[in-house]
Amino acid sequence: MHRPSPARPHSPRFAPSHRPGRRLATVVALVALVAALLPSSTEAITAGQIDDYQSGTTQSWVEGLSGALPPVPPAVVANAGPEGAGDFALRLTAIGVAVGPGGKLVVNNNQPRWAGSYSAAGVNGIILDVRNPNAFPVTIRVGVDGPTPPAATGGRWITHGVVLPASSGWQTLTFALRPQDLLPGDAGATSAATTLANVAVIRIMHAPTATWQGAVVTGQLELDDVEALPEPSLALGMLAGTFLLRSLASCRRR
Ligand SMILES: [Ca+2]
Repeated sequence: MHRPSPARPHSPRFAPSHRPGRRLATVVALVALVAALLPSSTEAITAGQIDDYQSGTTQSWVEGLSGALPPVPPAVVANAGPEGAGDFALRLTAIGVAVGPGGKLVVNNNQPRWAGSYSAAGVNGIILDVRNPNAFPVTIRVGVDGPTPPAATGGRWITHGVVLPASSGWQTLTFALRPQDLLPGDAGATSAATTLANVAVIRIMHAPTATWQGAVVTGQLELDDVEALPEPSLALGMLAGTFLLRSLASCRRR
């Protein structure tokens, strides 16, 4: 393994006293560049984090993860939230196409802030506000998926569904996300515990049947205040999809 070191040719290009400084500066610049390009690479799911869309952005909640945009992408709508004036909410629109994005009331987040080990972070559920404006009931579920194989993945897992009646007005729902609370989302689901320890994607969707794929439908759905529940908070609504009183929901919105 020992490689004999050849005699290094003398190079007069730089004064030796300058080279270490230049090299160090280059390394520092490269490190700074990498840090700037990957500012979120060290982020991960944190108990208590909440997406309220008050920044006016979708906070990286998207319908498709393949890059193809749906005909009507998820959009932030001013004054549409449960608190009324000044409260922004996320509106999903599906136009019922059977193939490609745009046909389902589904929204995903694969950013580092919503990824990582939910179990290590003590995140055991999701609480969110949702409004069904349609003339038909919807069934809301939360799903989690692991990383793409060959990385260790437990596959796609989904919560039990909660039916929201037609024209529901704003409701607050909780979804338990412990391994024993989840259902396999498709045939590739092998271990809910493994997925929860290494989440790559979280989704919220209208899915009457217990599958990862939402239903093809024409309609809309509004979301707000999507929060990663720390363990103690989940005791408030341990059952999947427990409806909480609006007064309680108002309390958590400060
Ligand atoms: Ca809001």
